Amino acid sequence: MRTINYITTRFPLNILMALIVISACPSLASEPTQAITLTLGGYHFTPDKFEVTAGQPVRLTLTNTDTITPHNLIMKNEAAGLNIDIDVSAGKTSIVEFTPTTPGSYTFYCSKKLPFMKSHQEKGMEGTLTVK
Ligand SMILES: [Cu+2]
Repeated sequence: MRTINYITTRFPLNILMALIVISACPSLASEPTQAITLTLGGYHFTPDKFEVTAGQPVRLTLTNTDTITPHNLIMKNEAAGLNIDIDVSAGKTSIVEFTPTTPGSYTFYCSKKLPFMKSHQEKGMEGTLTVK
């Protein structure tokens, strides 16, 4: 009786642990999302370079760490599956999803600009996406 009890109480736990291992293994997912996080602040993207794999969805999480300055992220190359134009208000987070289709290097930047001032891009707010 003792042995049977041991088996019946342990078996579901083993299944549960196997399921946890399977769900934690990204290679078994059909279309893994590539999660990238950038901060926008001080006229800089941090990091200002990141790399993703062509044909896999990307989730880009953008957090503006400035207290009053709004920013955005522009990255346009429709032939390569890139058509991003997203605002990130001061102190806020925006999320954008896209699937890059074509390996290469692509520039992204912030297009914000006050009248008579340099644009944020001219102040250094740009970066490079590498699609492999
Ligand atoms: Cu900006």
